[in-house]
Amino acid sequence: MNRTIMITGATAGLGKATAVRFAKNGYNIIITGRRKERLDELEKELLSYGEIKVLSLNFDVRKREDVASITGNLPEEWKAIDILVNNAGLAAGLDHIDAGNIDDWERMIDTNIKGLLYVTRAIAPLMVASGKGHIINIASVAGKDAYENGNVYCATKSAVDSLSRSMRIDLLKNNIKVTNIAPGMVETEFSLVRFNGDNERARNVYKGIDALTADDIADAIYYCATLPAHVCINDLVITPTQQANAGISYRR
Ligand code: NDP
Ligand code: 8X3
Repeated sequence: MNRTIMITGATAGLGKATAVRFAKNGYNIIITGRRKERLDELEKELLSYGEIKVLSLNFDVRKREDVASITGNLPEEWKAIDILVNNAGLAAGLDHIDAGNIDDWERMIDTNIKGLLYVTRAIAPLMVASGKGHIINIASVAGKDAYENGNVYCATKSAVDSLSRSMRIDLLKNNIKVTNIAPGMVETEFSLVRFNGDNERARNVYKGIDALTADDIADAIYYCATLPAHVCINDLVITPTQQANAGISYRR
């Protein structure tokens, strides 16, 4: 029987690349996101890779009731989730703490921390009931070191890092692996979202850097998820070769 993976935020970037990687390797996939038309397109694409099943769930991770009703009432045949990738997330804005937009702060906190918690609260009990599972949280180098103007985004990713450690302790006796993945710069729609659609500003983030691709992170997720049952990667920091940490990179 195929194994099942659920990926939040699969309509773009790392989440989409991860869905493709696992579909090509025969996994049944649950994809989620707010953009329904992208979910529909991706569902078709994933089904073209082989004899797999795909379930699209269209919801906003910030909406507690929606997360509870949709992920808490999965069809019976989708309840055996082997891997949950908590990926949905974003940065909004890049401002000094005294000038930040409070709406941006709330959006990041609600998505990156509270959304991840809502989804985990719905799916972890299914894994506990089945006596196994693997939760992979997408944190960031921004959660390892703060950088100028990163303030609230860095804090949300530090929270993810901390939650990964807590989850690992709480779920240890339930045979559930917890892996924290902390990428550096990955060229996706991330900066376009951060700068509210400003293409030039987004492109400049990666200027002179051979940035990571979404596929690089999908490969790492696949590696972590396919190790023998007794092996768990707890924490993985992945940067472009030209990036030392969240704040220091070398541009050519
Ligand atoms: P993208 O903007 O390309 O993709 C983000 C995904 O998250 C989309 O599928 C989006 O779907 C989903 N998402 C965002 N907000 C919500 C929401 N409220 N409800 C449901 N889904 C949501 O960015 P990335 O792929 O780069 O980012 C993925 C994760 O990786 C994020 O957690 C990010 O913080 C993290 N990360 C990214 C890095 C980078 O440099 N790119 C580096 C380190 C970490 P939709 O809009 O359809 O809802
Ligand atoms: C995204 C990486 O360094 O742009 O999490 O904050 S960074």
